[in-house]
Amino acid sequence: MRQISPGSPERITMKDDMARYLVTGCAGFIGSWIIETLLEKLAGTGDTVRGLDNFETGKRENFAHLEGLFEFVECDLRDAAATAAACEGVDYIFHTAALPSVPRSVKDPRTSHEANIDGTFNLLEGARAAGVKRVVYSASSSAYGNQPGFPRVETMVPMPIAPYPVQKLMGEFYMKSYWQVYGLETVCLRYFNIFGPRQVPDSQYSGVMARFTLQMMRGERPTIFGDGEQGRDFTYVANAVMANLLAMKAAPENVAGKVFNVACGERHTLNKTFHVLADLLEFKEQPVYGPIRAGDIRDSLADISAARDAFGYEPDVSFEEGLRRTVAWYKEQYAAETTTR
Ligand code: UD2
Repeated sequence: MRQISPGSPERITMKDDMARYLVTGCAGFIGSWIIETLLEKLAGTGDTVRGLDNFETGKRENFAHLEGLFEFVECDLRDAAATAAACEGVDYIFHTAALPSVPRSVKDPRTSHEANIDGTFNLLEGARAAGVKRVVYSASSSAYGNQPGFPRVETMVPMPIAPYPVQKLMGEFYMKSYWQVYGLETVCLRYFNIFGPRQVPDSQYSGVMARFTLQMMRGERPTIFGDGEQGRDFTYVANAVMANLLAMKAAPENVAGKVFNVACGERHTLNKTFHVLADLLEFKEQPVYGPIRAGDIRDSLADISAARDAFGYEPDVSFEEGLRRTVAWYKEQYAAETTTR
């Protein structure tokens, strides 16, 4: 079917060529930013977007402002039939849905195993049956574990420690397998501690940046597990979103069946991060120090040259700028709660 734009005979859109995207975990922190950015980029092209979530950790409010612009399907990836149905008619998938958190997986490995491994497997099976062209998968830097050698490069042998990194790594292996065996183009993006607006701040499993921000806003002293000298390559969410979009568009020979670090290429200790946040939030108290968390890794720092070379990735938003934007967002979101204290 052909659709001709009024008044512009050159702008002929081939309906049959229109792309259909699926974002899994579209109510989550990273997924909701991917779907929002994707919808902005695709506006007026005729391409369509479907989003899927089970609301286990995601929130409808993360995409409420986008309702009507995409098709939402409430679906749990552990349900193979529902997942296969959600993949029907889809060309490209951003697979962000997961049950994150290293400590959650230490406490309850089975639940996160089922969500992360079975869910990813069901998605790949649905994608294969539907003839999907490419899947960009949200993998984790935790795959590197505590081995020596910094910065982390993708050629290192993974050494995951806790169940969560094992699960995310299993997803990578499945991705590579489906490329090699079935020709489904898959790209794995190993995120290094993504932070930013919409990250859940008030769960025991929240990422440290969101958790500390809300605690400081509430006047509570955050707890640093260990001596605080552990380092992370904290990466603002917009950088991860851009990496996803670029990886989806890159030439197959550059990305299919491959793994890429997505980070800033800088290491920040938790002690330093605490103080930067405290300055931004005018928080005067000192942190409490507690025991090292089980399954934690000591250090994390990425080499991002592979993603640069393969699809032009750049961490456009710096650590400091990302923190400013994040703090501004939480202040706005939690203004009512924190001003009435
Ligand atoms: C891992 C992955 C990350 C992502 C994430 C998903 C690494 C290096 N990173 O993040 O890429 O997949 O899992 O969940 O493996 N901490 C405190 N106090 C708190 C909370 C955390 O001190 O209240 C510490 C924690 O012990 C750790 C650091 O902060 O040393 C970061 O913890 P996190 O849970 O934010 O992220 P992490 O590194 O487990």
